[in-house]
Amino acid sequence: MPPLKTLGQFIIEKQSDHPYAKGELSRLLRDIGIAAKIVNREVNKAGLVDMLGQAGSTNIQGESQQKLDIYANEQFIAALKSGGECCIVASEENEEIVMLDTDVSLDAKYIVAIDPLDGSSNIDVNVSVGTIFSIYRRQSTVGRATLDDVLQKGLNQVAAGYIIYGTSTMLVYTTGRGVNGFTLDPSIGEFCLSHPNMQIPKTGFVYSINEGYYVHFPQGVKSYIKYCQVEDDATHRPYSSRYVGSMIADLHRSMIKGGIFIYPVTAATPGGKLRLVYECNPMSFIIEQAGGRATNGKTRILELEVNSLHQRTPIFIGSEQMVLKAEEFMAESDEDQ
Ligand code: P6P
Repeated sequence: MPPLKTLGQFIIEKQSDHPYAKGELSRLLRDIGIAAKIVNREVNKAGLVDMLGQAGSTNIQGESQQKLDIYANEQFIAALKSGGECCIVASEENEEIVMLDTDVSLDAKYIVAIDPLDGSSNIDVNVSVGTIFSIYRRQSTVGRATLDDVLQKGLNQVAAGYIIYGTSTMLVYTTGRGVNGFTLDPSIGEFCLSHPNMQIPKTGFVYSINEGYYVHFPQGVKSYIKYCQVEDDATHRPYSSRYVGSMIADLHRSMIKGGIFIYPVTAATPGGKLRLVYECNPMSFIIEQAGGRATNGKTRILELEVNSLHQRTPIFIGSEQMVLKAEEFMAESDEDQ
């Protein structure tokens, strides 16, 4: 059994990989780790205290906010504010960017985009939920950072990660040099390195999509689903269908076992449902760093132009060979039109 290594120890150890780093990113990642432990405490006992159910408000997306959504959002913003390394937070729960312009944060050089509690509609039924975060360096050099500092392509991310509050609580992140996973040890209150150098299998045998919307899918998606269901021993088909309805749970499974997750355009969501800035870009950075692939069915997610804070995109993400196969069906369908 290798010696225990905490998230804090790992971050400091890896800091030496960036000789010019002055420790701001390390402190920022530690601030996120602290907030994750606080949120984890409430998520794990939500059923015991009055933290289940809806808060009676709606977010910018028009989705009813769960009490834990708001709690998680407040905790991450508070941790980032007190840490002083972040100047702007862009959150799924806030219509506008949140300026952390305290005296220390005004000169901070990092921007954090966050989905504080993704999949929160699953909380009341005890299904895994998670936090997704994405970190950029501000581009502006004078005055206060602005929305333009947030609307950067996913390629510009300096770090991204997710926390999954599941059978165990894990924090998985990348700073562009591979992906590492840490499991929370409640007995010492520390995230400990449990999944070093995570690599997503190049192929897999699980496809993950909400087939309830089948009739509204583009033809290429319908054709790919049928491909997944055809009997073919040589390619281990038919694949299994797994859909949790919590993106982080579906993607974490793909990270470990291989697989593809698809949220395409539908009649109800012509631009896709999932948000580019604080869901698709961070998860795509992580999956690519683990050797996987992430596109909108044609174009690499990380290369998509970012025009607005809550912009949506279709997403095909997971094991490289599976995403490439799905793209083939999308291309054939485009040619037939
Ligand atoms: P649907 C959760 O609300 C979420 O944003 C993702 O975590 C999840 O993958 C998706 O929406 C589920 O959407 O339309 O299948 O219920």
